[in-house]
Amino acid sequence: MTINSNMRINSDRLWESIMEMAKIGPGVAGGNNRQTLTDEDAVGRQLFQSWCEAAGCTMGLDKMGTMFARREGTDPDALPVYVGSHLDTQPTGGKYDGVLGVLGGLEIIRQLNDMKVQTKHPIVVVNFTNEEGTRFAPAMVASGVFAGIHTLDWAYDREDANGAKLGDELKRVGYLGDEEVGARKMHAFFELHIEQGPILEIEKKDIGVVTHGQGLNWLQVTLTGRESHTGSTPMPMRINAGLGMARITELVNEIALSHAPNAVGAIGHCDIYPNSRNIIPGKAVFTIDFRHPQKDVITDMEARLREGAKKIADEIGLGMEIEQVGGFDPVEFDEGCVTAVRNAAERLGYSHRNLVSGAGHDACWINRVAPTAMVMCPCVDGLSHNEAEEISEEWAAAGTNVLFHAVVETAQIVE
Ligand code: HGY
Ligand code: MN
Ligand code: MN
Repeated sequence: MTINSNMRINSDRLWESIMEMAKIGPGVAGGNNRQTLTDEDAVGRQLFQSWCEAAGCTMGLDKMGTMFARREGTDPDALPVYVGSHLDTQPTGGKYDGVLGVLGGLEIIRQLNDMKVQTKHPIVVVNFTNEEGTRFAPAMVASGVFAGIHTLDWAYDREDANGAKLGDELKRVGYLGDEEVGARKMHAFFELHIEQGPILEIEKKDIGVVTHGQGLNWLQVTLTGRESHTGSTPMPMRINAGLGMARITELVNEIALSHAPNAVGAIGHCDIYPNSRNIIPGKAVFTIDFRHPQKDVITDMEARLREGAKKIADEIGLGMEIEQVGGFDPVEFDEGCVTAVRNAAERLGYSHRNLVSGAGHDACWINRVAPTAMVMCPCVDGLSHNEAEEISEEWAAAGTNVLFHAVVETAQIVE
């Protein structure tokens, strides 16, 4: 049997699973707060594992807590085709970011079981630990260790805002596996993800054929001024770290806009100390997020930030440290895998367009160690990293059907 255009996943079953997962680690406004290695994340992992085992998969777990659910192929020596994403969410995350890619992978297994179809290559569904990088910076830590970007010890040492270490939290929630991270070799890796931007919806396209991922640079800035009384300290005597952060925030915006239309820049994380209403902030710690599809532009944005921030700090009399706490170069995905995605969209009759991913994904790191591609579906108003994140069942089905065809074509159906 060859794969043909009437082969589809069971979209009702997929949607039910997404809604079931969404009940775990609910947010405060209809989305999710299932941050990595929290008790809520552990419950989500257990539910995922129970579904995979019910679908006949054997489970693997590596030393970063990344979960692998394997469906056997007819050739046990053939490298598996991997498919997946992440189940951890932002603190005010949506129901679909990451989850669609993991449960879309599981739906492929379930559908192949229903069809009693075998593939030559095994198929493995993956849930990567800590893709979001919000509790433990940076983003995509486990896939980064898998791709040899970070060492295991460095990853274990990542601390959250309360001083908890990633390695200790892995143990605490019971997901410290024994597999060496990155020991698994992949025939190919596919990730389905919501676009998290407005292009597909505006252009009324069902599918994004992701050819590239833009590069990212996270710069953590620490400004040191002097705490003093907000009432009795004359303005010329103030060394206000909060003022420095405000001016650098404006500078970040200017630099990004100077590289319009593709550059982006913002400060999403900031801590002011001592954060008291009547004390001049003596310290400000914040992270700048610069992104662009070209490396030379990201380099220029960082250089201009460093120069401009130094000038601002000197004018106010602030001490300043800048540390890169995350980043990766722009990514070009594997042509063969991208073609498999595009052919699938064509075969299934879905409208599609090439897309550069605005967000970072585990696929961006896995692309370093295996032929990799991504499938994207639209999301309402392009909104994500917001509890109001929404997609339609039709979009979820279209994305998963394309993923299904790309994965099964690559894993090779056995007659
Ligand atoms: O930051 C990112 O792009 C991803 O959502 N973690
Ligand atoms: Mn994601
Ligand atoms: Mn995300």
